[in-house]
Formats: sequence, structure tokens, C-alpha cells
Amino acid sequence: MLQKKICMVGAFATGKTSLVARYVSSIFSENYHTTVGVKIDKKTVNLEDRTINLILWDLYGEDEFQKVRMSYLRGSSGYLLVVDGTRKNTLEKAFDLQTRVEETIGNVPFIMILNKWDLKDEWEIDPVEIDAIKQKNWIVMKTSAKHGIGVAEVFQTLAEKIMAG
Ligand SMILES: Nc1nc2c(ncn2[C@@H]2O[C@H](COP(=O)(O)OP(=O)(O)O)[C@@H](O)[C@H]2O)c(=O)[nH]1
Ligand SMILES: [Mg+2]
Repeated sequence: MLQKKICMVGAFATGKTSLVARYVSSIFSENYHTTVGVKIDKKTVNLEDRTINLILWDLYGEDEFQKVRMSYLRGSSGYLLVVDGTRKNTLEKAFDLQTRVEETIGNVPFIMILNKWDLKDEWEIDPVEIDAIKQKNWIVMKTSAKHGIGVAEVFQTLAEKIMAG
């Protein structure tokens, strides 16, 4: 079966690991265990005319002490750029990471994810700002790994973009 590598990219604690766990195993945990290095999962996804295997690379989140090693990105067909909607600085971090990822692997499909949508009362990202991002022709989607909202759609959409590529 055709395999496609997808990387989870974003600041620390945005929900990269939780999104993969929700998608692959339908589970969620409130406990935070920082990801060490990289964890790889697989998930089969059915598209309109074929079935493919997604190889999900869950990278540790970037913080002030540790940068994401761009060599992990090599060979990726696409990536998810994960933002925590309750922490605006994770959006700035996402822009910075996107630039570096594109320098490394070129212009491959990606989706910006605004995660933790269940905490929308604490939201720090303005709709105007989201519109501005969409003006750049970026795809932006909201998810809650906690409640399982929008999660499968994100992976499905990215897989379709990759195959349409
Ligand atoms: N309320 C809420 N918490 C979340 C959500 N996704 C992740 N979390 C929590 O945020 C923290 C960091 O999540 P994690 O997936 O480990 O982030 P990572 O560092 O990007 O892999 C954990 O305590 C999770 O339980 C979500 O959609 N809603
Ligand atoms: Mg993690």
C-alpha cells in the first residue's frame, strides 16, 4: 500500500501528541508527557478512489531550549502545523516553524490547526487574524483533541491534498 509521511509540527504543548492519539487510538489524556525525540504511528485512511497508509511522525514541540531538528522533516509529503488557540505565542511559533520547514522540504501541503477549541472561552486568536492567514491561501481548521472535534477531518483533508498534489 502507498505510504505517506506526515509530520506534526508546532510549539510545545499545543496538542500534537493528543491529536495523533485521538486519531489513531480514539483516546485523550489530560496529563502532559513531553514527547522525547520522535514517535511514529500508522493509520490507514480511505480516500475516494484508494486507500493509503499515513505514517505519522509526532515531533517534540519547540521551546526556548530546544529547536525542532529539521532533518526529521525529510521525506514528508505534508505536515500539520499545530497552534494552541489559547496561547497566541504558539501562533507566532507556527509561522516561524513553517518558514523553516518550507526551507527544508519545499512547498508541500500543510494545514494550520487551531487546537483546544473546547477552550474557546480562553481563546487568544482573533478571527481577523485567521482571515488574514486564509488570505495567504493557507488551510486553517479548528480541532479539539479532547472532544474529538475536527480531528479525523484534518488528517483526511491533508491526505486528499497530498494525493491531489
Ligand atoms: N482542553 C484541551 N486540552 C488539550 C487538547 N489537546 C491537548 N490538550 C492538553 O494539552 C497538553 C499538551 O498536549 P500534548 O498533546 O502533549 O502536546 P504536544 O506537546 O504538542 O504533543 C496536555 O495536557 C493535553 O491534555 C484539547 O483539544 N483541549
Ligand atoms: Mg508531544
